[in-house]
Amino acid sequence: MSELRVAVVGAGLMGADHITRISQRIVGATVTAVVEPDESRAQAALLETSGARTFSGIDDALKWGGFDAVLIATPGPFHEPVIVPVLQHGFPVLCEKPLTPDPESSLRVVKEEVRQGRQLIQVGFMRRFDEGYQSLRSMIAQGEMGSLLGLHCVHRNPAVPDSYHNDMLIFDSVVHEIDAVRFLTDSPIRSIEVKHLKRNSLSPDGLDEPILVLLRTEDGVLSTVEMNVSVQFGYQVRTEAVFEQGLAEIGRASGLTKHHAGAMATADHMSFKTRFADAYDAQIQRWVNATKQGRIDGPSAWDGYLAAAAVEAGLEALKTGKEVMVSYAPRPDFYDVA
Ligand code: ISE
Repeated sequence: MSELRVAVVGAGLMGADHITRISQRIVGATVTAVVEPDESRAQAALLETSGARTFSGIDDALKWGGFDAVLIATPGPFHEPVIVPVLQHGFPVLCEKPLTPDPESSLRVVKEEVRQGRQLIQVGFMRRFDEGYQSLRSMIAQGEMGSLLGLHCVHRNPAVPDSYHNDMLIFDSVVHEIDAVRFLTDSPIRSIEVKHLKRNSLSPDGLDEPILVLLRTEDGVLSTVEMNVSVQFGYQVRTEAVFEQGLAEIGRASGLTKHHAGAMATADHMSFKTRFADAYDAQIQRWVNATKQGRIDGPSAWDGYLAAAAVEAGLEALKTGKEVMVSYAPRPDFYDVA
């Protein structure tokens, strides 16, 4: 197959970004369908994709069938009703994170994939494609500074959309660290605890943040995560790793640095779209290449489920203030690494 024909489901913030990415930067893929009930978003997407067809729902798109793979970029709670019929039609899927917001629905998706008999789902945990995360992961594995003792992660958003609510702190935002900490340490999350910093008076009504999340892995590493979604000034995702004999840090703003009038300044990112632009490009390019060979090349549906199981414990920790143990279903042999 020379060109992978992709149906993009959801043309909001992330979907529109992926449509532009596939149209302008990804080699060997074309968007042939946009599934988006909002007419103005669908029309805006068409400006980027000459010749694509638009559909208001997944069923009509599936009846048409003029694509080889599906990229799902709707918000997490809308993933399951799209991913299940897409799997039942045998299409490979790149599904934005979270796979689903809770472990029960993630397990239903996993079951459907197992029924199909091959791995069709890749989950959009794009940080795994970021150069900094990849270098830190191999540094931890090689042990050149001794054992890893802890991670200090900060995850700061300038602001969040009106649709963002308190549980999303965990299932939409901290879920990135839940996956990244397991990716970096190669050890599952064992327990989660949540503390509150003093509330930011600029946080939208109903949001009780910033929060400090403590993730303990099976091998004893403690990660602290400052999750802060109303910082106003920019978008920051940084991690400092504390080893027995040294430190390593990823995610500092880089690029042009100005020294002027007694101050030194480097521009901060304002959005994940630029902070992780290279990671998103690498993720989609590798997914396209792998899909053409009938495989995935990134986090699996099982990784999506493991994150959802930890999210469930995180939500309980958020509500109770207690340390909550994570429980996991047994992994189907289907996901055994070769
Ligand atoms: C958003 O959905 C993302 O995935 C961003 O990476 C994250 O920074 C933000 O907090 C989420 O709401």
